[in-house]
Amino acid sequence: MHTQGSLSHQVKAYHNWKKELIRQISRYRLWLQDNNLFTDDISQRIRHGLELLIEDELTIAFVGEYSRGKTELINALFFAEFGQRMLPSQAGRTTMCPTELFFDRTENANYLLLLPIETRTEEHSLQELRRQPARWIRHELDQSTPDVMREVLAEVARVKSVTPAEARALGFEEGNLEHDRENPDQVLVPAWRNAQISIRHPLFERGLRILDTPGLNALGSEPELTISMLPAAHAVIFLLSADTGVTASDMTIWKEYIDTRNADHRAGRFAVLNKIDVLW
Ligand SMILES: Nc1nc2c(ncn2[C@@H]2O[C@H](COP(=O)(O)OP(=O)(O)OP(=O)(O)O)[C@@H](O)[C@H]2O)c(=O)[nH]1
Ligand SMILES: [Mg+2]
Repeated sequence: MHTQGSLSHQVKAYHNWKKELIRQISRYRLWLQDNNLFTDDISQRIRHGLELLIEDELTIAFVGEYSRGKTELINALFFAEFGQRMLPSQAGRTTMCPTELFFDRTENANYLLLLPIETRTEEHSLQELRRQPARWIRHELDQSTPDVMREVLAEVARVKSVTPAEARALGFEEGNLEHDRENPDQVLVPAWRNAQISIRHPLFERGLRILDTPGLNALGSEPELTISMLPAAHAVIFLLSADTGVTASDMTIWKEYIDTRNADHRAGRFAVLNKIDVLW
């Protein structure tokens, strides 16, 4: 657990800062009321401000080419106590869709929500679809049975075999996809467009949200990741790996997805060199 000591400390500080600000705003509201300065307009603004603070989260995105170890790092940071890889991580392309980890304080429950890739052919944005629970496939997650939880979470890496025409209709470029070995005329696309994982974890309970992303090929095919999800992250961890060095596709990710005009330049951007054990 000591690996997340400093992160834990900072998330706690952020949580306490929010709590103190909420307390001060509530005191200000009382003061306004006592002095007959409280109007409907002010009441509404204060309520809106408090709602924003209560819902506010701190998002850290993990971005990089496939197999740099993004998911493995998330497993090590947040799921070490389970003694096994909770999120699927292996050689080759593994994470297939943007995957968000957080704790749903409103519902106070652990779950995995998966949005079928077919929703890409519709007009609805991810933002809109988040407000339509019926469109997502839901699995419950039981933290007391890590083996079962791990099997359920393996779903995140699921691919499906489709014809190249179907893949194009879903917004994928055929050249970026792997062919289905069992059916060479078909290609493999992610089965899901987005995964939402609510897990009771001390840091997630305090408002930390993690965004795990796929490597370049799948990264580019989800426009909302580039337009809204990554620019909205408070910090981006850009993973490089010592076994490959800095490749052309690592640089493409940096230029096209991290160092962009959309990016909020106040956000922290950190390049991390992973797999340094291969140097020994
Ligand atoms: N030697 C070594 N292997 C590592 C390290 N970190 C991750 N790996 C391995 O690298 C492989 C890829 O790791 P993942 O976590 O799946 O990589 P990813 O960046 O999430 O890849 P995608 O999900 O495909 O985008 C796995 O077999 C990991 O076990 C490390 O520090 N050292
Ligand atoms: Mg991964």
